[in-house]
Amino acid sequence: MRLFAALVPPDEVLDEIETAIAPHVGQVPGLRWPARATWHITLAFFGEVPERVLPDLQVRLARAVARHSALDLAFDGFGAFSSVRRARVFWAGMSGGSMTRLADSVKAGARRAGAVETDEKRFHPHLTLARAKHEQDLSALVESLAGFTGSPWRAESVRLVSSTLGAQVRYESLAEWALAPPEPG
Ligand code: 2AM
Repeated sequence: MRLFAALVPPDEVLDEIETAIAPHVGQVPGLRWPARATWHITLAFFGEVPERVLPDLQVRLARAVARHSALDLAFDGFGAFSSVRRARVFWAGMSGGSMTRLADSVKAGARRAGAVETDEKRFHPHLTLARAKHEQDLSALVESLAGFTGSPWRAESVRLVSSTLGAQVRYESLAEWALAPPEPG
């Protein structure tokens, strides 16, 4: 099974993004826009994981998540991979709490469980909003959204999600673990 760990922002926060991008959805040639119900922020991508690994993976991930505090985050703009001018993925980016530490911990736990096909790309937290088959210049789109700032939100849990590829990718949440309460101050 194909698995990844993700954060899912609250609905009110996703509403703000949905409103901001609404004038552009379906309007930019070459871009496909996944349904809002599938929006998530990937913490770690595990790739194909043998089913027998799942129980241990869940134990390790639960342990990793419990060691980290809830994260105070805010979406702060839009961008694209690999760059705005040569874009394949259009995303909303965020600032705030240390997602990298949490992601590293989750990846280390998964590796110990035998989920070895982890993503070695540098971690760049983002929420994918659209994908292109071929690289294209998205500077007009990104510029028209400049100045966007989302409301602050708190990431309080981590989900383990399975993804089934097909004409339309299907995501299923398999488990969800709470992060520890935020540190005071
Ligand atoms: P993306 O949002 O940038 O496309 C499920 O595929 C999730 O895992 C997606 O959110 C995807 O990120 C992320 N992911 C990270 N590395 C991946 C990889 N090597 N292959 C597929 N998806 C990956």
